[in-house]
Amino acid sequence: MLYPQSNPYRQVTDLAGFWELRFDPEGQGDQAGWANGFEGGRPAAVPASWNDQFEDWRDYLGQVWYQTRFSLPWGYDTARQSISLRFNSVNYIAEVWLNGVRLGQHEGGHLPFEFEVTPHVLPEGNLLVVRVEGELKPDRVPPGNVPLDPRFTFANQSYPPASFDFFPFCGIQRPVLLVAVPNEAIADLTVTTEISGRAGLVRVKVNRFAGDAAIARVSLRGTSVSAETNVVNEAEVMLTVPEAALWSPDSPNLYDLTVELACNSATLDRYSLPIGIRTIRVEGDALLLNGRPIYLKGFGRHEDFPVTGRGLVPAVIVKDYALMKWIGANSFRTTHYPYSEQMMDLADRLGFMVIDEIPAVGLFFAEVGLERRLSVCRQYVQELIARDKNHPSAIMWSIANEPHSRLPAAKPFFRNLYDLAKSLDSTRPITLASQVGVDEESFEFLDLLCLNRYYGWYTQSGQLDEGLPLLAAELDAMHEKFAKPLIMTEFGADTIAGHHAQPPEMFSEEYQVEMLTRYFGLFRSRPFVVGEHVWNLCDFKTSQSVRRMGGMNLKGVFTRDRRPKLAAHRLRELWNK
Ligand code: GCB
Repeated sequence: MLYPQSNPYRQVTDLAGFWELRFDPEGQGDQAGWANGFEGGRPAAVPASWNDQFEDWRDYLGQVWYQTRFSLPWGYDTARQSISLRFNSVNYIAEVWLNGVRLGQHEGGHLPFEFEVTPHVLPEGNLLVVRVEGELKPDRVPPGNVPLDPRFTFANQSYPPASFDFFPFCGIQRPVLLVAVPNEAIADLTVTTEISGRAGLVRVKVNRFAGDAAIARVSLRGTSVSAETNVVNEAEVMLTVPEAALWSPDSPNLYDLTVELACNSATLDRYSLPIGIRTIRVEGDALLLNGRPIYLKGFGRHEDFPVTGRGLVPAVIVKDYALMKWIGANSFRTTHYPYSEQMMDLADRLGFMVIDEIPAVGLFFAEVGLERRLSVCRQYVQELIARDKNHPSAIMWSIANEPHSRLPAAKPFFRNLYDLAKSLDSTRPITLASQVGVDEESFEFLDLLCLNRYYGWYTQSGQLDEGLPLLAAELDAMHEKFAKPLIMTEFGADTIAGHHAQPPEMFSEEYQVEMLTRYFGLFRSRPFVVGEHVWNLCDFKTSQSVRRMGGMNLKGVFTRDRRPKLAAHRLRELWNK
């Protein structure tokens, strides 16, 4: 799935703006035919979550209707082009109508979907209606409203009752794009890279929508490297780049790959894609980038900001990268759902390694709804790999965060997802972030271990002296059992900015500093630990509960408005040593 772009053969228009929105708690819109348009909507910003835009609907997750009108921009031509609508992210279920014609629906909040609209779109006065619904249900992923069970600690104790620890923001949260491509367009590109001596080998698979035989010319701008092949539906070429400038966090070199499709000397289509030449693999106890051991320093994070909720805010993306650079981070995990395409593009450009996670947080394995949860997760794996497979920054797939894996059904569930992911992409390691550690049976086949732990916080509270030896013993036990490298994907302490204590006490800035420093010391003494991701880059909004003062998780090293706590300065020292 190629991200839309504009060039002499393609066109993309962002439908961002003030749409109209109507809340529909009684479900009257279905009977009243709101799919054909409705009266009485209030202005709502798209893209953005709806929750923080209105003071009277903050916790509402039920049905809402959005609508907007648009004209076909100059240059769009239904006779010669295929026109589609692409939604980058709508949480959680979206159903879409254009001019009263139902286009389809999509489940899942953080991955793109599109509908072809060529036969339905008018030159002027198009009416686009989207019904969105974000209820929390046990058979959705991520789940919510899970029946009371003491093991599912976040469920039933928070409002809204999510089975995960971040606010369940809803709405049209990323751009909606009107896209035109030529009828015979390039449908997809798949780029994989290898290194041979000092050369880079770039394999490019070209897929096309229907059309007569054409020639695909593949080249790297600024070099003399190019190749061409005949293509009807699918074809592959291999480029050899002598003296390749590899992609890495220290030097995130990108090449501009251009694919041009031509027939009888007429160009039909062109697509340009920044690519990085790099390899990533697990060998023994090491994670190797370009054949050399690499250590991940960074964070779990959230797409979260006041007023816009989980909506795309490009300035916040730039700011977060600036803070991560300043502090010395080289990586992050897309906790607990895929981040925007824009975030991934900048990771490529700025040199961040990304553990790319599907939105499978809080999974549980009770039989009711299990098959459905698996099929939704399979859909997420397919959509994520289709979306992010060409990003050099995406170094690993994560197929879950903290599943409640103690039931026997967990292992076959993850085996299924692992096999699917491997069949779609054999080049990247696959993992999951575990809360059951040594009992996570799926680590027998997953490529690498990821562990989330809060010794000195949720357990051994306030007693790092007690907690650290337990963590050490657990790390060693996991290494002994699975003999694979391990990334510490979460650890941290809630910290009230400006609250101080000596000796360090929970919630003080000093305690966060003390905990992170001690954890780091432990990781450095275990060579099989290949990464440390602090929880969290910034404070972030959650549901309300007794564990979350002000409906906030305060484990940020920066506040929600991106100001450093003491720990930020400490991490900067440690990571820049
Ligand atoms: C976890 C979860 C994360 C929470 C964090 C916490 O283990 O993976 O989503 O926010 O703990 O702060 O409790």
